[in-house]
Amino acid sequence: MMPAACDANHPPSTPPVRVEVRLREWAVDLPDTLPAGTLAFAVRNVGHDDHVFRIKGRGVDAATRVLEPDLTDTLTVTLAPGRYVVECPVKEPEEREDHARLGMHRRLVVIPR
Ligand SMILES: [Cu+2]
Repeated sequence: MMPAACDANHPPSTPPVRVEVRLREWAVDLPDTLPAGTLAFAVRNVGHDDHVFRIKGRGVDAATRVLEPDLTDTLTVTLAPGRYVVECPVKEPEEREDHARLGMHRRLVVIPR
């Protein structure tokens, strides 16, 4: 069925799909594949260090604020089908390598819904 004409107050969008993400030393825990569309990444830092959730690809480059341990943030982005990278870009002055190189880096595949 064709969508009806709509006004600006009612854009033809589906509700965001909530995705749980956990950040820790040294991993980003989330599913390997997700459905295209608007995704609300509910990110919690379950580690002992400060972390950030960043997603890049297909013209998207978005990140949470810096999360101290136990803090949460929600990052809402609209993703087209394709390949993305998620990572933590934090590098503390006393650490030899950034968190992405330590393991907080993985690929994400977004599939048509
Ligand atoms: Cu980190």
